[in-house]
Amino acid sequence: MTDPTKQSELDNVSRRSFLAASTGIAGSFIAGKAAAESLADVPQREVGADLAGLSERSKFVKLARIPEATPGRRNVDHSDAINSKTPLDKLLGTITPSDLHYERSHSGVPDLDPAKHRLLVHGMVEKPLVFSVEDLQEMPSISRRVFIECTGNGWENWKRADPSLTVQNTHGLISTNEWTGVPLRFIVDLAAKNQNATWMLAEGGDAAAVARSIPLTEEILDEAFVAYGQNGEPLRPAHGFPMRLIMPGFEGNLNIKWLRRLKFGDRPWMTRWETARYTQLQADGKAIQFQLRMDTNSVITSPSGTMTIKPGRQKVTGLAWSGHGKIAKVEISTDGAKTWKAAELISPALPKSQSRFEMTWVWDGKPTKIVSRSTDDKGNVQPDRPSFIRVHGTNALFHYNAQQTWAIDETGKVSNVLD
Ligand SMILES: Nc1nc2c(c(=O)[nH]1)N[C@H]1C(S)=C(S)[C@@H](COP(=O)(O)O)O[C@H]1N2
Ligand SMILES: [Mo]
Repeated sequence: MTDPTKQSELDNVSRRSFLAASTGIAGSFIAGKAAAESLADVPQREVGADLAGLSERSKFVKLARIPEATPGRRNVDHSDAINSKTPLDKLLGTITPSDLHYERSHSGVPDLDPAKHRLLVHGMVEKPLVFSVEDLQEMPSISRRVFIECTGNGWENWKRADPSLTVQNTHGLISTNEWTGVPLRFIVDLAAKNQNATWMLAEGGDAAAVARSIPLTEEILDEAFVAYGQNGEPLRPAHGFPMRLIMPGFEGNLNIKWLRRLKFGDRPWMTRWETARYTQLQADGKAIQFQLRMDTNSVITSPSGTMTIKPGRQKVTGLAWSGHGKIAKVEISTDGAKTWKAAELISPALPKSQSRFEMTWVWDGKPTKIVSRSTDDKGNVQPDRPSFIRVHGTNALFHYNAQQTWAIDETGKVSNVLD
């Protein structure tokens, strides 16, 4: 071993000799691709541009959300869009940059003045209250990294699999940010909620006035919060500026943006958002209402739809998440779900947050199918598509969490298939 405290020895540690000492994947991987012995092997230094008030992405990095309308209507104009999907295939790690967080806004993005905006807390409470953004910022805060996922995520694959879809098309209605705000329990205590109030109505200040009835379970009282911060800065207007509800693990729709009202009561309000919408017909002819939790899910983001791979070593990577808790395990099959191997879960694997997984695979150049399957710490396993369809049928639109299969043909082209 070299003594890392001696500069002369440090200089001698070339990348190659260091890696030659390591065993297994890393050693063989690097030896084939890069073998720099000296600085002459890397590009020269460059004169820098001026510093700026805002830092921009490199001109070599192209990242954008894609606007979509109803399923099947892609690449519409932004003015026609009902949502914008996150480029999951191009993201690294687990945090979604704020400007790439997926968006679902039912009636556009209101431009609210934080100095005028208020949150009304009323109904079955002893002390009805009105809060400004400043009031909230004076209260004790929490910051938590959680995913928000639209219940429509995955709806593209309910009936058929369009082979031209990317993972941004199939799964781009999920993102993970760090949100900062005031615990719901703090607000509930401040307003002195009546003990018989078991439901809460949360209503948005947009023209659509999206409003949802939320059951006040202990889990929700412990974990929900009213956020004013997103990835270290005030919320972006598209994501609810100046305040929104965050409901870790539950339907995206419950994370009410531009929050203007929390009303407490002893029964659900049965708004149009939980009757006409977000209620769905199952295979047995019955409809599910208040199907609030987002289920155990995962998707391979690379290689994924429309990419092309070459025979040889591949890094298979993707994202897994569960509204029940933490991801405990992700398995990958590279032979069309016949055999499975555990992928490596990259830490930290946080509860109700996206977790990244990776695996090395050597593709032999023959057509095959790759698929991932996640298991959470409550024992929920992501279903394969045939079992999922047996239970939910094909008339539903929301809460699709069946395993995603990507087919690879003999030319290395990757495409979306049902199973
Ligand atoms: N007031 C209001 N809240 C809303 C919505 C809306 O249109 N208006 N859309 C909901 C839906 S359907 C989803 S999936 C999430 C999306 O949050 P995001 O746009 O920050 O990703 O916000 C929810 N909250
Ligand atoms: Mo949604």
